[in-house]
Amino acid sequence: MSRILTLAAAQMGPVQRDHTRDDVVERLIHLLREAAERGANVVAFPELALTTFFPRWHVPLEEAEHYYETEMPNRFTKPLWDEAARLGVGFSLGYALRQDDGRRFNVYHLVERDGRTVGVFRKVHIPGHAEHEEWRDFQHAERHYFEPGDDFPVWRAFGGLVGMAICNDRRWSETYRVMGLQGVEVIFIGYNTPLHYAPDPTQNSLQAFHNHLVMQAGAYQNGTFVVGVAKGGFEEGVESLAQSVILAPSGQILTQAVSTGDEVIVARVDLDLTNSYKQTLFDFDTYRIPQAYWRIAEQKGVVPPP
Ligand code: ING
Repeated sequence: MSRILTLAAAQMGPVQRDHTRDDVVERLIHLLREAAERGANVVAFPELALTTFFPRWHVPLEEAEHYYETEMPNRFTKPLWDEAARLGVGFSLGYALRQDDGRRFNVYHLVERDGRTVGVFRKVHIPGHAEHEEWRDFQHAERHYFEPGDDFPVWRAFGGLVGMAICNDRRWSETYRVMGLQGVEVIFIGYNTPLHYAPDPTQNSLQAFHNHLVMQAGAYQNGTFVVGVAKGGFEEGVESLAQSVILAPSGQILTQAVSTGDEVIVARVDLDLTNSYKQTLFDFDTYRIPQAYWRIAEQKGVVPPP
């Protein structure tokens, strides 16, 4: 039996400070329609897709309220929800969320083809810093604006098992393994990655290499498809990585973006291909020895909190 699913990544070019939510949603709908025309069943949009990457400035939270959504969908994004339901296409959308309790998260929202919310993921690995750091050419103050999430859920949707991650999450092997242990078959990952890494600029020239390295390894070592989608290009004075990609459970690149702007890439896949890895090399129940890892961890004093 085959479980065919057509995946799409809707890469975005820059969202500048003066771009309104309406400007952005118009772009998202245009990308959604192109993906649907090319047969997509689900379209991944980037991290913080509705706004410019505002953590590049450090301002008091009360001056940043306009960057956060307080409900989703809302009056700005309802046209996107409506068009997706009309087309029968699902999507994942990244945005900044301020909850009713005042807590703030960098989230990724997954919607099924009938418009139903599958789940909302809260970014776990929050990079950068919390206080203004004068020495930087630009800030990366995500730890000022967001709390970390504490889970990597996997949901049954689109005929398979799907999960999500956001940007820096993709660099940590635990991200993929926690979902891999739940049998994940497709992971959607949105990202905004400046080419300049202030703490160690020697990594700048390796950004593109590291980007695909971590997602290809995560895909292969957990037998899952991965859709990595960027908001890239020259945004408010900062050059950000594009290089969106759709990866097979083998780690192979099925398709990748060639521009740094708005661009749709599409791959028609068979979710059953994941079993070629989950039931052979990476049959966790047979070949994975977790007690060995914990023995090493205990020897090193690295044990989970009570
Ligand atoms: N961005 C970055 C990421 O992990 C970063 C953090 C910036 C890493 C620059 C390397 C270089 O891709 C987010 N938003 O997590």
